[in-house]
Parts: sequence; structure tokens; C-alpha cells
Amino acid sequence: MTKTTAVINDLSGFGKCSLTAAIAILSVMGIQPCPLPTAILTNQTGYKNHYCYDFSEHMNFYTEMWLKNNAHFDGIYSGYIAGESQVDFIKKFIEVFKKSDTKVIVDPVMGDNGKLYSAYNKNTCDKIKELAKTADIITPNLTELCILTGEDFNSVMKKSDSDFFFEYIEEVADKAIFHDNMKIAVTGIKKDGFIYNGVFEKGNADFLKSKEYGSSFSGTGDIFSSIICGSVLNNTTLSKAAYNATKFIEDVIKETIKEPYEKNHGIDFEKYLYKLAVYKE
Ligand code: PXL
Repeated sequence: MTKTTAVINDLSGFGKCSLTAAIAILSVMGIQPCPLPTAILTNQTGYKNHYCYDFSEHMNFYTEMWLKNNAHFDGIYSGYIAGESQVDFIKKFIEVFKKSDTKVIVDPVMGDNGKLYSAYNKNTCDKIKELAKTADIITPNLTELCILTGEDFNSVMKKSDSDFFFEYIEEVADKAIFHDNMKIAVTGIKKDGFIYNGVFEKGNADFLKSKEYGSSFSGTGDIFSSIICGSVLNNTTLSKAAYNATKFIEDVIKETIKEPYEKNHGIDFEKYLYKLAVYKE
């Protein structure tokens, strides 16, 4: 039977992020995404202008109706939220729907490049940390890892020239392994002109290298987390999943920048989704 995952994330008209990325990627990987929107936006918030419709007041109906309809989820995967109260909602949703065979993947979306996204503040971040503690897998970028562990992003980046940078990142990541069975995949670790994603679990760390193409594109974190979610539900190890996600994103960025691009629009992943397909003739 096709596996299902609840996907708690926003729906943005432009930006190729959040639900737009998750629905496409999980579907091609043979997983049924069940979207639960946190907000509906004209476009992601990095553009000069955006309008956001906060979906909070409708979200309880999903829990209520899905419970009445006996919904079962193999995965619960959360991402961008429109406000603090939604974190409590997600925690409750997990309490209601997490069964012994359900994997919880929390992408603790909060910011990038050392800065918080416009809809986030310290309180939201504190709450997201509590949510992250309930996950089996979290997928922060380096900025979000710093927020989760109380490190200062700029101080961490100052160490990136050191030969011991990866050992240092491992120490930081260890602090975000909030319970024994938790695994972390960290994106956007920049060193010496390359960009690395790291996979960490108790006593084990692995870094996956890719070329850095200069620009930070909208939605790549969501593409990464969605591939992790789909892979893990397909019983792939986290290291292999992170390797595949890193390679996919690197390949797509390489194609995207062959033509004029705008980083807010995201990357041209649609044409390459077939590479993630579980069923190939
Ligand atoms: O990709 C992260 C993200 C998701 N959703 C919205 C965003 C962002 C990042 O800016 O604005 C609406």
C-alpha cells in the first residue's frame, strides 16, 4: 500500500518551496502527501512584496476530520509556520496521530544566512525548539542549527577556515540531538568555496560535499527535507538519503544557472523530478 505523510507547510504561489516542492517530490518518490496548509501566500516572503493568509483558524478541522475518518500517517512532516500558535497545533497533531510506526520529520524553518525570516521572532524560535525535540529527524540549515543550540551564527562561521571546523560543527550538532534516537541532517555548511550537508546521529557524523554556486536559492531547504522525508519512508538510510538529496540539488542548480535566473524563484527542479522516481522502466 502507498505510504502516506501529513505535510504541514505553507502553499506559496511563487518560490518553488514548501508544499509546492513537497507535494511534487513525495509523489514522485511514491509517497502520498496529505497537505495541511499553515498559510497561503502569493509568493514566499523573500520577494519585495507578498500577501500571506494565515490558515490557523482552519487547521483544527483537519485534526478533527482526519481523526473521525481514521486517517493513518506513516510520516508527519512539518515546515514553515505562519505564527507561534501553530507550533502548539503541530505538537498536538503529532500527539494525536503519531503511532509506533510513524516517523516524525520536523524541518525547523526559522531563517537562513544568519537571519530570521520576517514572520519569525525569538518566541517562535523557542517554541520551534520544543517542537524539534519531539521529532525523529530534524533538517535545520546551519542558521537554524545555531538557533536550536544557542550558538551565534557569525561566531560559528568565523571558525570555517579552521582545519577543525567539521569537528566543531559535529560538537554543535551533538547539542541538537535532543534524544537518543534522534537524527539530524544539517544543510548549508560552507567551507573553502564548497557547501556541505551533514548527517549526525549519536556517535556518528558524515559530511556530503557539493559545489557552491554563489547564490542561495529559494526552496532548496524544502527540496532537501522533502527528499529526506520520502527516502526515510522508503526505508533508505539517512546518510544515503542526504547523499541523494545533495546530488539532486547540486545537479539542478548547475542546470538552473545555465540561463538567467532569479534566486527568489527557486530552482528548475520540475524537469528533473524523474531522477527521484522510485519506479523506473
Ligand atoms: O523555504 C522556506 C520558506 C517557506 N515558506 C515561506 C518562506 C520561506 C523562506 O523565506 O518565505 C513562505
